Amino acid sequence: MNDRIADPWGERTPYGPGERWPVRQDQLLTVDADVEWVPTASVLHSNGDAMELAVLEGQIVGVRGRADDRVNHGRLGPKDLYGWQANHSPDRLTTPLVREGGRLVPASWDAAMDLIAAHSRELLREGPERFGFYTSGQLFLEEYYTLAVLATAGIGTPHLDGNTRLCTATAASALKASFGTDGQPGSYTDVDFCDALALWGHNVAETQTVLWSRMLDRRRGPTPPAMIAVDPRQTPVAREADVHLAVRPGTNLALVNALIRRLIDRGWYDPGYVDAHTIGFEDLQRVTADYPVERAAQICGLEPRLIEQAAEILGTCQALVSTVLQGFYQSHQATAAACQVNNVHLLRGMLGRPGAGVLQMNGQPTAQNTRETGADGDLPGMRNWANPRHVEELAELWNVDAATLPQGRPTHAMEIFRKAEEGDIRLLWISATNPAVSLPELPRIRRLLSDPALFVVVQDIFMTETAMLADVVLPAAAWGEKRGTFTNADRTVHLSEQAVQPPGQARSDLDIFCDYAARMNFRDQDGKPLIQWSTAEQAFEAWQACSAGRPCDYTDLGYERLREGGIQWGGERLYIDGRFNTDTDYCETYGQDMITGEPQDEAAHRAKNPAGRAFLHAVPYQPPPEQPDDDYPMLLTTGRTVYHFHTRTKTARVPELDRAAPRPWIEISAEDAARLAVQEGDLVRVETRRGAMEAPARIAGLRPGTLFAPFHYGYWDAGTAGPHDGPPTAANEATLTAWDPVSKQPIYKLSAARLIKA
Ligand SMILES: Nc1nc2c(c(=O)[nH]1)N[C@H]1C(S)=C(S)[C@@H](COP(=O)(O)OP(=O)(O)OC[C@H]3O[C@@H](n4cnc5c(=O)[nH]c(N)nc54)[C@H](O)[C@@H]3O)O[C@H]1N2
Ligand SMILES: Nc1nc2c(c(=O)[nH]1)N[C@H]1C(S)=C(S)[C@@H](COP(=O)(O)OP(=O)(O)OC[C@H]3O[C@@H](n4cnc5c(=O)[nH]c(N)nc54)[C@H](O)[C@@H]3O)O[C@H]1N2
Ligand SMILES: [Mo]
Repeated sequence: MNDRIADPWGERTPYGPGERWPVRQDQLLTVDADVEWVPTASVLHSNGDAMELAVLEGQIVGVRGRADDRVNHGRLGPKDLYGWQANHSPDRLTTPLVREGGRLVPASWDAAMDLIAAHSRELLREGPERFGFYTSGQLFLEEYYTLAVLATAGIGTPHLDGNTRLCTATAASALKASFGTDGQPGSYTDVDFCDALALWGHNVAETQTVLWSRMLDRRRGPTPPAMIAVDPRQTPVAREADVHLAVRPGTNLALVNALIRRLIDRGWYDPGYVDAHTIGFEDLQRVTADYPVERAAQICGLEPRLIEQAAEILGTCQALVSTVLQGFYQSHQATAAACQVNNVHLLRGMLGRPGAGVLQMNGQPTAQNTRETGADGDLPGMRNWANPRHVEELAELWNVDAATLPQGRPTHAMEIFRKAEEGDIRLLWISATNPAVSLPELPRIRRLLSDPALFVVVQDIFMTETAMLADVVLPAAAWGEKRGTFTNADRTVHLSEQAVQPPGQARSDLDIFCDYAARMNFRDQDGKPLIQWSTAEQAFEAWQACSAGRPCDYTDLGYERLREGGIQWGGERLYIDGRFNTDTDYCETYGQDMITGEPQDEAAHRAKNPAGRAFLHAVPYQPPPEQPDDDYPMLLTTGRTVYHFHTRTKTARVPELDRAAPRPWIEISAEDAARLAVQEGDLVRVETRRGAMEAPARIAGLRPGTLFAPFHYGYWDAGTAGPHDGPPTAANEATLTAWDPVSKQPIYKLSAARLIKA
């Protein structure tokens, strides 16, 4: 096996259009012995790489890719190959902890859960709105669904969201806005057929290495697809692309508006498809008319020629695959810009056939399930919270009075934290996420989590920065130590089996949620327990019933079938017949104003008579909320490296990965470095209006005026929740509390900043 650190993508296996992507089975085995192989899929990105864990004497000792799985055909990326070692870290949480006299001390499960339940019962007297639940994109479907039922029907609080708000809220809102419901139209097999690939703010080479291998294999084979990359940095994707549009951060919408105008002007669209399957063409034509190439070139800081080249590829290809991710989503006007990518596909009829698909990407491994099950504040089964008949369906399914369910719009994560800060929420239950490093403006987050008036429960596998600030810490079983399913970015569902026992007293998140529901004695209308399941398979069956008849219908995807390998819900591609999920009675949203985010009502939706047609949204470009000025003349953007996952709780505990990226850094262009007399490796400090981050400078290929920092480096390895004795190293010390008005996803990619030598 070759070194997946030096070469994250491994050997090329070129193939041509319409051919099957060759198998390449990657494996890492640390013992020379007979092992048991246990099926699962990766939980360190959204690609869903199918793998098997090698088990010997109750320990994971290696991993190999599943050659027959549709997603990866045996390949594994660096985190897939090495990441499992984190499971056996000696510093896993193994016992519940409760805060006593200011310190977290070990407690029994009974003591910890009784404490939470007693506190909950007291708060419930003040009303369900005292409770906030902030979960993840990294638990299993069964766990989210259980949490959604207990929070929505048990407690009855509208304050339930996932960190998917930070991650793929825009994917969901763009899919809903254009097509009526969540759910990716496309499939990874589209890469096998396409003749053009457009990557919109997506550094797929570092963030979904196996999908990138598939794209590279097409690029090295006969008749390769053309490639467009939109990213202010020279990422590996940008270096490979035929056209690299290194936009000024925060100008995506101006770019795509100009591309669409060009498609329309040149007649590079399919009037038959547009007439039959969309609404809004005249508006789109009118709004994009204001974006001639020269104007967009000026706004985006690009050469007009490059925009024209990109438009020609988009306009003349036969089968286009687009992927969209954080460069678009973690920005202002995020949903508006992501919808314009949908528009490109709608205009050209590039949906629902081999090679023609859009992937409004996911990031986290199980983010799709957070959204489907309603643990992200949407209603389970892609139901519409504003549709009383959808709410009634859930009330019937759960056998509860619909009036006891939360009414009105669910609370998004950024608002949940504000309510916690203001004392409206008094119990905040955080599962499988580390907001003390991943939310914007960390000094504020640490302050609010430390407030003694807020009771904080943290459910994690390690002592994180967030756990250090908790009142109760619950030790969870990790992936490989529990059973469950999850769904990747192209709707492929995998069953992940339990390979080993959790350490110490750690319990699965499903067990913990069920335990809480039992202690709280949540009942249905007939006095039966609200949550009538305890195993993963039973929870899955309950979910199957909930999903029946909805777009994400899992009824034919039982555990038995999933044992054979990953299966997509909804089939290989959605919208094959050009009929979308926009019927007023079926859709997941009645729509929102694309500028203010204000929800529209049912009457307004009905009046448009969408009848299965997709919406072409048209939105003028606006400049970002923070612009460079005299005090803060640069723009700081943030993101990822191939070797680390988020706040490094797993990847820093893996020697190969940690050695590859042990410390933070700040990327600066050669021009800016020369101007500021910064040398490679100099300790520099990025300051914004909120805070600062310090790290060695790395001179890199990115737009002059732009800085880039990875957001992976918090403080848990120093044993502190924040930068107490050392320099601030978390990028989110400096980011901005602001979000896209439609999806409510925070704007991590845009802060006015200055750089000084530290
Ligand atoms: N190795 C690794 N892989 C991961 C993860 C990880 O932590 N590490 N996390 C997973 C998760 S949860 C997610 S959400 C995905 C994220 O995957 P990506 O979205 O691919 O990752 P990012 O690095 O956040 O951002 C992508 C790119 O956006 C660019 N960008 C910044 N500003 C702009 C802009 O204004 N316009 C445009 N067009 N581009 C801009 C950045 O330069 C960056 O290269 O990765 C998943 N995979
Ligand atoms: N500046 C900046 N900030 C960002 C981003 C950015 O690009 N720039 N990206 C945002 C995005 S897209 C994302 S997804 C978020 C990620 O932000 P977080 O969700 O905060 O990041 P993680 O480190 O993945 O946190 C997951 C936690 O769950 C724990 N965990 C893992 N498995 C389990 C389990 O089975 N059970 C339990 N109970 N716990 C478990 C891990 O130990 C870890 O502490 O960060 C966001 N923040
Ligand atoms: Mo994410």
